[in-house]
Amino acid sequence: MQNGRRIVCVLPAYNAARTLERTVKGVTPDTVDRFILVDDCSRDATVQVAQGLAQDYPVRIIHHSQTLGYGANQKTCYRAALEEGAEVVVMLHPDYQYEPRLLGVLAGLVSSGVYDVALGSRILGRGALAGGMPLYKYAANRVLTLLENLLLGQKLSEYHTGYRAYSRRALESVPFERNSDDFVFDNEILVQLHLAGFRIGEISVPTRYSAESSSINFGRCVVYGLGVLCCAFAGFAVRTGLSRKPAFAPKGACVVPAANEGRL
Ligand SMILES: Nc1nc2c(ncn2[C@@H]2O[C@H](COP(=O)(O)OP(=O)(O)OP(=O)(O)O)[C@@H](O)[C@H]2O)c(=O)[nH]1
Ligand SMILES: [Mg+2]
Repeated sequence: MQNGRRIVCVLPAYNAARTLERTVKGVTPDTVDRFILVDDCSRDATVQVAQGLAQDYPVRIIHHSQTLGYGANQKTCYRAALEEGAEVVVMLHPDYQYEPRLLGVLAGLVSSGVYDVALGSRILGRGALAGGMPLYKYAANRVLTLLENLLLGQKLSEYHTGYRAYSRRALESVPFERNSDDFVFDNEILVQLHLAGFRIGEISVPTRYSAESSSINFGRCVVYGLGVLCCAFAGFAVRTGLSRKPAFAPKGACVVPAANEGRL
């Protein structure tokens, strides 16, 4: 509990056996009411490691019987967190890439009522390259962020972090189920929340890259980058009144929530 609000940490996991324990144990004790680990049919011992942690920590394990993708994994995470009565939902990659000790601080931006969404940014401050982020990922992150800020009328330091906090109301207000089942989900949900008028804050978070903490390769980064550009242009079309329903994902359209349509 934080400011009387129930904090749920969701861990979208895929082959995270080597880093999961460090991630969960790194969270300051008593910060989180519940961990929800969604295993996307990992090929390693992720589930067994999670079962071990569940002996000592409030960990709920949900298992996909087939691999559905990173975005699909997050959909299961948020559905489960909302069902469990979460008031603040923190998504933390279980690859020990982000500093777990800052989870309470990140959640605090939302539980305080000041922000609806909070991002743990690797770009604020000077730590990303020193933490081992490959130069091409850093450059792509900066360029995509610049374009997105221009197209969306935002001013964020990055849109690509795997460490975020959402208020219950924010998650309930946007149709995240319609988003991609792949990595671009992260971008689509931020664009949806921004267009719907939710307040987004940021804190700086150290990052560490190792062989264990990043699996997305160059090819998938390119696909992701193209998806981000489509998403930003779709958001621009909504912002400028060219469109009311941007098609973000092949499976459906990201619609702006009806309650907020008048504000766009
Ligand atoms: N469902 C699913 N999850 C994945 C897949 N690849 C990675 N993940 C999960 O998504 C999280 C992020 O993956 P990373 O490869 O670290 O990607 P990233 O953090 O966006 O990119 P980096 O900045 O390079 O680390 C990890 O914690 C994995 O558990 C995948 O193919 N399917
Ligand atoms: Mg990573």
